[in-house]
Amino acid sequence: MTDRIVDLKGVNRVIPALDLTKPERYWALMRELRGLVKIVKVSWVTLLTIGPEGLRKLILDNSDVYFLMDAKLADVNFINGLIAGRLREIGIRGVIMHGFVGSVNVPRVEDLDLILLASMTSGGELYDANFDYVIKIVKDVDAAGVVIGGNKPNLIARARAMLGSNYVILSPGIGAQGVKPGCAIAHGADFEIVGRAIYESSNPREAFIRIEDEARRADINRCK
Ligand code: BMP
Repeated sequence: MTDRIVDLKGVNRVIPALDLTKPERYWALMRELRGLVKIVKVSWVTLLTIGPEGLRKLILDNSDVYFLMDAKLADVNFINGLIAGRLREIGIRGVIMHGFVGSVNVPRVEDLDLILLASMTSGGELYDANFDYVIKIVKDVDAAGVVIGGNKPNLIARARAMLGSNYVILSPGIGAQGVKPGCAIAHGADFEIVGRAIYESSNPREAFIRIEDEARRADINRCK
């Protein structure tokens, strides 16, 4: 499989977020989603639930999947680089970090996509007051892309206009936080991040298929 998230544009529209607090549920959910999902997002919840060795095993057991670690790093360059490097050793392909730390603190790590948070689904008003500046950082450091809340359609459209098509835009907030599937895509996002609407469903496989299908039929007229 590809090493780069930009090459997975269009392969899937939905990235499941696995914020699960029971270790065995990670393997159960990945089994349910087998063959459907090319990218999953894991997080601090994952790392604290299954540990680094558990995460390494989960990645090995699902070698056709791109694992994106939502680390929301916000330290100095050297430390961000150490953490991102350790995550790469475990098998993580992409890391999300905070954009507000500035271009000087975005490390370069071989074979690893760095994606910058640029606007949050709730709060984060400092981000929105400095939106263009954070997008400029993305270009300056040549990050792989950005995370922008799905409930900020105007910012998604603005980022798309500023970044062009060589960067990915990932949008959370779909489902449990109220954004309709397809609405972030309709405004220019490449992927919609979906957590609870999939993993809390009684049938996560069916939920994924339904949301992926709705995201593929993105229609701006349904998003008013
Ligand atoms: P859910 O679909 O269950 O609301 O999960 C949303 C996911 O997106 C979580 O993993 C959360 O950390 C992430 N996220 C978010 O909700 N808002 C943001 O602004 C940035 C995020 O990474």
